[in-house]
This record gives sequence, structure tokens and C-alpha cells, in this order.
Amino acid sequence: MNEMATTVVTAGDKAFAWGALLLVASMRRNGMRHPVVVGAMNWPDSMKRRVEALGDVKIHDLPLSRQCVACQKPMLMACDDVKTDWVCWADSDAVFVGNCSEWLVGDDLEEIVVRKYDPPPPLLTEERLAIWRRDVEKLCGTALGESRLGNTTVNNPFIVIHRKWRPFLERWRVQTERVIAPDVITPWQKGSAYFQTDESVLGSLLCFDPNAPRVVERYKANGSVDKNRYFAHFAYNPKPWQMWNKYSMKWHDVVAPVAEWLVENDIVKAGELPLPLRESWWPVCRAAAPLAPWVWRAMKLKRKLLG
Ligand SMILES: [Mn+2]
Repeated sequence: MNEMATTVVTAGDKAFAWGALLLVASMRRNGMRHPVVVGAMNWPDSMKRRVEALGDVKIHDLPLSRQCVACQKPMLMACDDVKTDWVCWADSDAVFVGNCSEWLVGDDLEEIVVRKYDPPPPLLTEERLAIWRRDVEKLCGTALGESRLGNTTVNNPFIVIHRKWRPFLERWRVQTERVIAPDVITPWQKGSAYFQTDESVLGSLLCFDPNAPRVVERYKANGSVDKNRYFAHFAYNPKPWQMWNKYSMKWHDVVAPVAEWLVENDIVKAGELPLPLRESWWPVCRAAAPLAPWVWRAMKLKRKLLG
């Protein structure tokens, strides 16, 4: 297999530590033995130890003073702990279903594996594309006149790129530090030209940087090639380890076996699992799922009010 050809990189703040644990556990459970690098912002030691117990995992502590965790993607993907020919970014709100090793290397060194938005996101206006182009020109000294991606951009919970593109990852890192405010801590910034922070910056480079990799035509990690082997990304809040909701309920059957595997392999004791990951709580969680968005908003509001 190609396991030693790719390093899997992920990251999360404290709220995503359980997500990262599930992600890496899903790899090991499916026989994916790739080296892993995890960016951990403000994690308790117990969670670091659990992820490390999965083997061949390097933890990078991310200082709280940094921009949002997602903005650390290019830095982590280009870090010296990535020693393989390829690097795969995988969001920590996701699991691998089946053995996905095949999707973790590209078919062509000149391409980046990342998914195009189709249809284009409504927030990507012509004015914003013009700002992207202007900023890329400032970074690179030159920029393409026409976007390579037309009027769309990319969605980046899953990326595969060859190490020969490290200078490109470095430009992505530098540009993220330049165009995203230092105090941005959440990835959604609707009012900004870079409305999805790191993801928008990557998009801007793929559109206008003359020396960027080509975006792969066919994205295969979503089950389009094999519906039994895919990257399952939990796009909406709350996340499955926090509270099940009507969007995420469909992922119960892929998440539950991973949580169970963690217990069977003594990485986690059954009583340490968050309630939504305990099978005995599933009937309650399922019944409460339609209310989850309201409960979640109320909890956020309470946190805001009480500091
Ligand atoms: Mn995500």
C-alpha cells in the first residue's frame, strides 16, 4: 500500500479534540497506518495522550495567540514533521469510512486534490474576486488576468498535495497572515473578501497565482468512486460528539463504530466518552436531534452572557 507516501495533517482547538481523536481512530481502525501530525490548540493532556496512543502521531501545540486553528493549515502541512512525498489535510470534524489510502495520494504531481464549489458560493462576488486578484498580485508580483477557476473557488476540508509544492504552501501561509486579521478566531467571516478565511486564501491563490497547482478535475474522496470508502465530513454545528442534529444523524452509523473501537482498544474508557458518542444515549440523542440547533444556540448565548 501507499501508506508511507502520505502524512495526514489535522488540527483543532479544545472543542475539536474529540473530533481529531475520532478522525485518527477511524484511520487506524480501517488499517490506514499513515503518519499523522495534529495541531492542538489548548487541549487537555489526557486528549493528547489518547491521540498519541494511536501510534505514529506527532502533536504540535498551537499557541492561543494565533489566528484561528484553520488558518494554521498551510503551516502544519509544510512543517518538517511531514517527511513523506505527499501530504493530506483532513478536517478534524470528519472520519474516514473504509480504507481510504488510495485517495491520499494524487494521480498527478502537478495537481492539488481539493473540491471545487459547484455551484459557486454566493458570497464570492466579482468585487471579491477582484480583491483576491489584487492581493495575489501584491504577494507574487504578478497575477493571472482571468481566474483559473472561473467564478468559483474551492472547499477545503480534504486536500492532497505533493511536497514539491511547499513553496506554494508557504505563499498560502504568508498570504493568510497578511489578509486575515490577527484576532480572527472563527473560520466564517461573512463580511470579508476572505469570507472563509484560510479556505478563501487558498482559493485566491488557486485562481490567480501563476505558479499554483492545477485543481484536480475529479474529486474522488467523497464516495463518487467507491461508496464504501470515503471521507465523511460533518459540515454543520453542533458536531456529532457535541450533540446530534437532524443533519448529522445520518453519520451516526459511521461514527458509532469508531467510538466503540476506541473503547475496545482501551484508548478511552466507556464512561469517558461524551454522551452523544455512547450507544446507550443514542435513543435520547436521536429524539432530541430536532431541538439541537435551539439548544446549541441557547448554550452559546449562555456562554456569551456568563463569559
Ligand atoms: Mn470541517
